[in-house]
Amino acid sequence: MVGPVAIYILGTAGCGKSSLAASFSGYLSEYGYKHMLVNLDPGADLIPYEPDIDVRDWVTLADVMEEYGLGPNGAQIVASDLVALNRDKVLKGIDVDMDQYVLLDTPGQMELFTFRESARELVKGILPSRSFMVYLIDPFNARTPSGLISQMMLSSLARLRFQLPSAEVISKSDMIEPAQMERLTRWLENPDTLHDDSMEEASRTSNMAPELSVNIFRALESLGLFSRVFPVSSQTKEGMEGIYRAVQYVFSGGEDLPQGEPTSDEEE
Ligand SMILES: Nc1nc2c(ncn2[C@@H]2O[C@H](COP(=O)(O)OP(=O)(O)O)[C@@H](O)[C@H]2O)c(=O)[nH]1
Ligand SMILES: [Mg+2]
Repeated sequence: MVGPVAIYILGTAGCGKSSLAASFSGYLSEYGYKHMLVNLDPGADLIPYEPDIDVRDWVTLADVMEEYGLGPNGAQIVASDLVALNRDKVLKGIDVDMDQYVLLDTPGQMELFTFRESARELVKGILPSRSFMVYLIDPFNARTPSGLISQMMLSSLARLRFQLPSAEVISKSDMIEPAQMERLTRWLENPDTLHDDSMEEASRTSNMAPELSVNIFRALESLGLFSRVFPVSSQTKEGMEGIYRAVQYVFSGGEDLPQGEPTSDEEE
């Protein structure tokens, strides 16, 4: 590794981003990999780790609401832009000569971060060409074929917006019921079954022609996305090594893998 690698953690509100930042940080510490934690969420209340850089030092949702006389929704938009304006302060806190992972925990409202131009400028300005994205799919949003397809679509939109290499993971794997896990595994390992179940779902529940979900499905499948998805849990640490490997694969051609086995017995 030459210099730092930024790892952005993205996903819809409550999918487990901050928990993953804490848990993956624990994994990196366990193997002695230098890293730092950056909180980019101005609306975060309690976060389960001690950030090395915290945008709340400069912008908080509560202050924006008060100063601009805005409700929480409007304030999210303004705060998101204000965070981006503080990009240089974030950058100042990162030692660009050090080999390290920089974990960036993104705002709760993924839509804002992904679709605001200001957030794109932020990402472009921090370690361009040395950045990676971990997209978390909340298993509660992936119980139906259209749910999973929508999540994969969102992750693809984030990739499109940020133009970053990525890993897509299903979060909170420790909470997934065996029947749902079996279904998810089947869909991801054999997308034909997702196609069939999606057709069935569309014909049963929609007034629209099933072509919509099927065409979206086909676009995602042609990108080879489904087979890459794997489960992670911030509680059991399942999948942490998978994330590490995915990052390594992009930035070091798969070299420099951790020594020994993780202590978690959840690893396959
Ligand atoms: N059981 C379990 N709960 C989790 C996991 N990850 C997150 N959570 C819980 O999900 C909720 C939202 O997590 P958080 O990390 O704050 O999500 P964020 O909004 O995406 O940052 C919290 O109550 C977490 O304790 C996990 O891997 N397993
Ligand atoms: Mg969070």
